[in-house]
Amino acid sequence: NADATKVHRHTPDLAMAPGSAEKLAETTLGAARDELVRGLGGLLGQPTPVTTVDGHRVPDGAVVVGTPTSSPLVSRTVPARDLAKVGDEGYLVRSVTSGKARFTVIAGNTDLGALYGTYAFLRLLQTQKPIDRLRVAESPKIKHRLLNNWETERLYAGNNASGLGGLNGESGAIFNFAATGASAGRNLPVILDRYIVVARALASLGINGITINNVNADNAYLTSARIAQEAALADALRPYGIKLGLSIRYTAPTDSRFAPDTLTNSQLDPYGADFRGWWNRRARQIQAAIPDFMGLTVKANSEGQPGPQDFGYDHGDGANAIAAAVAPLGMTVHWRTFVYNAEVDNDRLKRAYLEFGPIDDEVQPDGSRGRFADNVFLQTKNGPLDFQAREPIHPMFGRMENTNQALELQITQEYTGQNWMLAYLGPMYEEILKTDTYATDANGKLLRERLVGDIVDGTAQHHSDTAIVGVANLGNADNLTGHHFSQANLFAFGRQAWDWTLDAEDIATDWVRMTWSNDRRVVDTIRTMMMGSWESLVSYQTPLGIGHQFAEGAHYRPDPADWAGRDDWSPIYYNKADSVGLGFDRSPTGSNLAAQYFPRLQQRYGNIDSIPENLLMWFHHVPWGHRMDSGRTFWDELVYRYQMGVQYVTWMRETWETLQPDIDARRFAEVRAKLAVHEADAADWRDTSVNYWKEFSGRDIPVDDAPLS
Ligand code: GCW
Repeated sequence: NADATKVHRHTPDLAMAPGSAEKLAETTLGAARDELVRGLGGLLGQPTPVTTVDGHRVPDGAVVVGTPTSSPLVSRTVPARDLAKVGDEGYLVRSVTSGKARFTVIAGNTDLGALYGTYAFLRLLQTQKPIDRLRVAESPKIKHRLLNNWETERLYAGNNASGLGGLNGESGAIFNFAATGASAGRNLPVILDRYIVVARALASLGINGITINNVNADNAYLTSARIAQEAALADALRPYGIKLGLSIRYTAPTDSRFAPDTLTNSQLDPYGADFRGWWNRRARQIQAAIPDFMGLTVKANSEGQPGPQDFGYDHGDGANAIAAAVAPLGMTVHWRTFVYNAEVDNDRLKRAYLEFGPIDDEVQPDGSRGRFADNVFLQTKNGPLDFQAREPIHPMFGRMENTNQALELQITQEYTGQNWMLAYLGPMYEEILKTDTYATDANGKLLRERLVGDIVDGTAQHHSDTAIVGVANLGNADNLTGHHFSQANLFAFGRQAWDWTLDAEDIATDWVRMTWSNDRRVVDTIRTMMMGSWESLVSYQTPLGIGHQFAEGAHYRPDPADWAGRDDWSPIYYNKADSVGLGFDRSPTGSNLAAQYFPRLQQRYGNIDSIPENLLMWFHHVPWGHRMDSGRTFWDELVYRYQMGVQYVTWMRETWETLQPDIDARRFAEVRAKLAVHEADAADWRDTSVNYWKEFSGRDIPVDDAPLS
């Protein structure tokens, strides 16, 4: 529609790299039109004419996109009442008959809603759903659906460090800020094709923000030169409804690169005007270049990153200081809760709640509870350790009554096979989001809505500002994720961030249809491979709830015997293998992490007879002879799980072969090669682990489960 509001463009020289195939969208409705032209053209195999309808004569079979303001036709055909219900980012897709013409209307209250509706419509077509009687009404359950893109650290989803070789001689990172070597002339503010591909991919899922740099933040991202580059990126992403954010370092004000606006350590008092003034000035500078800039993500007093505790203050003081500095600009602060200290805790997993819980509960001078400012989100990983293949939920979900809480999930497969292993994480996200916290209200009464998803979407605790964050590590491989199947995790995250009640299997089906084929056999086969892949990974890596058994550094191979020299990262600290059994006692006889959960879970997890077996070793040191649900001893079951996990990978590798006739040669061969590596590395996990445990159990490998290689 011609009336679409123009987006502000702040970068005068915004330009695509020479030879670009992508097109920079000028407006959000322009992006919707481009998607329809490209999508319908490709799916129907014929060109799609574009017209601006005059409000009277709609061609039969047309697709009309817009808002009531941009299009009289939309306001005439879609009841305002229905549209009001879907809010700012929601949409309606309706089949309409008018005279002899039948057409489809995609309507939003905003241009972005209309764009989201456009993608939804294309998804219906692409997955071959009927589109003749549409009555779709959708709106997101969570307000901020964000990516944190951790560029450069262990680039497992990108290229070079993962053994794939960067394209164009660049590092594998997705956003190119540096003008060195082969990258010269291809660095921001030049917009590369792949940024537009990313923008389209993210918008098609409803992701509406991206924090572009690693949480172990480099102050360079706050320099004037970088801000100009970031502004160009923001301008390119803006038509797709994607806002930019940055990760920052708490002590950035002391960096000499900001001279003459540099503070000394003694000026970092969070209650002082110097510290707040500095962040306010920097945020204003960013906002001048990027008017819709989201805000800052902070990793403080975590893994060596500086923070308020270094200066005698707590997380509340530090988070609120930066939050106060940026609040007048409408920005938020995402303060991460990934803190641990094995020197003070017998179990590092308890630290986050010990530090953040009391601040959330603190009585304020006006009698209200909770010290964190309104524009602070505490950003918490799904589990209490660190993105392991399966973890219990983080005990803080449901516990932070008075603070905005964002859920952080990992999309990039740091601990789940990186870009070598086929592991579909949709079922993992679903398990997390649908776990019952058994949260109670202030009077101790069980809440009606208390799944992790209810807490994250704000319904359980009546929070209006809500956020979910996916840690991504997009790379410059042309599939963005390194492994073709890792794309499915980005897809699933986006779909579940939009609506956490969705079924991971349905999401997988859509993804397969959109990515590989609509042929029934292909869909069924690939979906089946995907649906068991995560459980299989859990089985051959860390079965029955044993946590973190990774070799130091890369986080890919096993090393259960490793003593990393410190309690908080050593596999042997987590497995506690001895002649009695295996696993970390976090029940009341041990560290009692269990006590941080609501009473129901406390009892369930604290007792070896009621704990779900898939979390067994998270909470118990399990005797080798312990009787399992299957009737096997714990030892036999453990070996069986490792073996089953590997067998599943073998089955996937063999099954993939049957798809050769249906899949294009290049992608078929690339996945085949990865599955071969996957199988060998899964067997390595099984053999290394079982052989090591055997030294402690003194038991034989059950014959049925042979052969170990
Ligand atoms: O999983 C660990 C990673 C670190 C990461 C940290 C965090 C970016 O190994 O690379 O820091 O988590 O979440 O802060």
